[in-house]
Amino acid sequence: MTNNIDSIVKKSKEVSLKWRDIPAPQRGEFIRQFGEELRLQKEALAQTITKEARKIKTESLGEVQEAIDMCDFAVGLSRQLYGLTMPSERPNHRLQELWHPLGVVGCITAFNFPMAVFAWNFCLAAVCGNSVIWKPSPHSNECAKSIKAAWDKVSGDFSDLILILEGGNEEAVSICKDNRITLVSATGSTKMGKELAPIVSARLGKLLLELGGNNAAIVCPSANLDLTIKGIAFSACGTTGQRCTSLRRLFVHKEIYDDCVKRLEKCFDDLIIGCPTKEDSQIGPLISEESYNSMQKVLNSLRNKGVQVLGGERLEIESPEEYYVKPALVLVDDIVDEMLSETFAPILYVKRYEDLKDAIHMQNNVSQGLSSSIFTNDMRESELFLSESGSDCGIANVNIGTSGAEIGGAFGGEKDTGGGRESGSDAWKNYMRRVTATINYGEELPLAQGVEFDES
Ligand code: UN1
Repeated sequence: MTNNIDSIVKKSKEVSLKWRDIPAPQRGEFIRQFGEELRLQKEALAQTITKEARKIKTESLGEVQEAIDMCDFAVGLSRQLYGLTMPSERPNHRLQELWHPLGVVGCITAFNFPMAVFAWNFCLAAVCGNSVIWKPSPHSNECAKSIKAAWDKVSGDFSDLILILEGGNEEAVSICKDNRITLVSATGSTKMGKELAPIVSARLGKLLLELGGNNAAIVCPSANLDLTIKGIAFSACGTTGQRCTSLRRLFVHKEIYDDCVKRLEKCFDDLIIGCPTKEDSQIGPLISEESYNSMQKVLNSLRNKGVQVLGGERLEIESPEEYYVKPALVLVDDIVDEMLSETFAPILYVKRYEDLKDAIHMQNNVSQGLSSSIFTNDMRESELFLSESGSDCGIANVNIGTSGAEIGGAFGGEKDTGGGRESGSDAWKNYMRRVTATINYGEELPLAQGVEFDES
C-alpha cells in the first residue's frame, strides 16, 4: 500500500508541474469540455449513483447536475483568479498579491455525494493549477471510476490530473501523512475529521474540512405551512436522511405546534419508500446494515426513556439485504442527549418553543454548525435569525429547508463541522497559495514604517 501511495503521489506531482504551466483560462477550457462530457453522460452517471449510493433518480440526476454546475462555475473562475493591488505607503512602490497553485491536493469523499463533492474540489483545484488524488468512499468506487473515465475522454495528456486511490481508513491516513500533498480536503463524519486532522496538522499541511452537521429549522407562527411542510419533508427524509445538510431538529412555535405535527405525521405516512430505480420512489434504503443499526440504537434508547417515537421501523420491501426504513418523527418535551449528535438516518426531533430567542439558542446549542433554516413571513424574525445573534451555522436559510444548497455560495460550517468552505464564492482561495509581492520601481530604497538604516 505504501508503495501504491508513493507511486501515485509521484505521478500526481509530475503532472501538476506540467499543468501549472498551462494558462488558467486554458485549464478552464479543459474543465469546460469535462462539463460537456458530464452533460452527455448525465443519465448513465446518475444510474451509477443510484446503483451505488441508492439515491432516487431525480436526486442522482441532481447530483450530476451539481457536478456540471461546478464545471461551468470553474470555467468562469479560470479568468477571475484575482489578486488585490494595495496602495503602497512608499513612493514608487507597488504592493500586490499573486495567487499560485499548491501542487497536489488530496480529496477524501463520502458515499452520499459520490460525484458532486469531488467536483466541488476537483473543478476548483484544477483551474487553480493543481492535480488531485481522490480517495472515494469504499461504497462508491464505481462512481469515482466513471468520473475519471469522463475526464479521460477530454483530458489529453493530463489524464493523471485525477488519480484514484481506492481504500478505507488506512489509505486516507496515508494521504494525510504525505507531505508532498499540500492540501487535504476531507468530507465525512466529525469523528473521521478529528482522526485525520491531527495527522495533517502535525506536518503543518493545509486542511479543508466538511464534516458532520446537526441541522435545525425553526417554524414561526407566520410561516406558510404548505411550503414549510414540503421543505421539512425534503430536508429530513430526502436522500434517506443521509446528507450532511439533512434536517435533524425542528423547533415549532407553540401556537402552531399541534397543526404542524399533525401535518408532518400525514406527510411522513404518505412518502413513497421503495427501490430507488422505481419511478415513483421518494426514499431509498439506507446505505448499510451498520447505518440501520445505529438508527435503531438511537430510537431504542429514546423509547427506553419514554420519548414518543413515530415511525422508524424497517420495511420489508424489495430485497432482504437492503435496509428500507420509515422516517422517524421524535416528539420531545425537553432536549434529550440523542439530539446532540448526528445520526446519519432519517430521524427528525420536534420540540415546541415559545420565544424565538430560545429557539435560536437551542438551535445553536450543539457542537456542529453546518446548516439552519427559519420558516417565517415576519422580517423581524428572519433578520434576527440572520444577524450576529442569530444562527451560528455556515448556512442560514429563510423559507427553505436546510439541505439542497446551490453551488454558487460557499459551502461548509463552523465548530465540529470543521470550518472549511467549498464550492462557490471565493472557496477557490483554499486551493492556491498567496504571494504578497512588493515591487520598487524607483531609484531610492525607502523602508516601511519610516525606519532609517544608513549603510554609510
Ligand atoms: C453533503 O451531504 O456532503 O446542500 C453535501 C446539499 C447538497 C450537498 C450536500 N448540495 O444538500
